[in-house]
Amino acid sequence: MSNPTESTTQPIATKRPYTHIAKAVVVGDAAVGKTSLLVRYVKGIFNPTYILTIGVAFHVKDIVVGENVLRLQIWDTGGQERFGPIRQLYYRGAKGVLLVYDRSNPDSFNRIEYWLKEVKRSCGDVPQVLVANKSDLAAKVKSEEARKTTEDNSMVFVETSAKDDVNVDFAFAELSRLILNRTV
Ligand code: G3D
Ligand code: MG
Repeated sequence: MSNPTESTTQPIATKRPYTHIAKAVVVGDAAVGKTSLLVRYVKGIFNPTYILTIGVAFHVKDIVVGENVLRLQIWDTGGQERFGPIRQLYYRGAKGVLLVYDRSNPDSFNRIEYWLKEVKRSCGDVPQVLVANKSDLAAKVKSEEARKTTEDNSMVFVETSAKDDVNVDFAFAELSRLILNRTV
């Protein structure tokens, strides 16, 4: 495992040079698993101790979408979910949003409405994927209810487990696909 103080840019999974570049942000309440999803996606690991020590602003990963290669620069909140003024910098220039809740924690789902508003205010009408994380735990939020939220807001819905590595790649692939649909 690489040293956390080193660059978090991963060896590129494809040898093809990137054709597009975009910033994406991961939002949602504290402790829903935003950092875990990002670290699982970029580093392929689930390690809470490691997560606490990272403290970097963003990760970079190239993803192949059809004939294009998107270089996704994915920003993490750095645990500052509640500090509004800082968040405006965080959102600046974002072309896609991963909106995460913890499906074992209904409060985190009830706050989705709030996050949707903040994203709209800060980023406008950008593509979003609603992520129900912790699918390895018993669901206390009905998937149908979450799916309805996505239908109302033309988003994609994905259930993930950062812990068991379920659908994490898929969630980022869907976001990449939506971002490229807008830009190509
Ligand atoms: P955040 O970045 O949204 O604040 P973190 O969330 O990634 O720091 O994760 C918060 C807690 O949820 C961590 O546990 C982490 O291990 C756990 N977690 C993240 N994703 C999953 C998952 O898919 N399944 C389960 N079961 N747990 C998950 P701790 O105990 O360190 O607070
Ligand atoms: Mg975090």
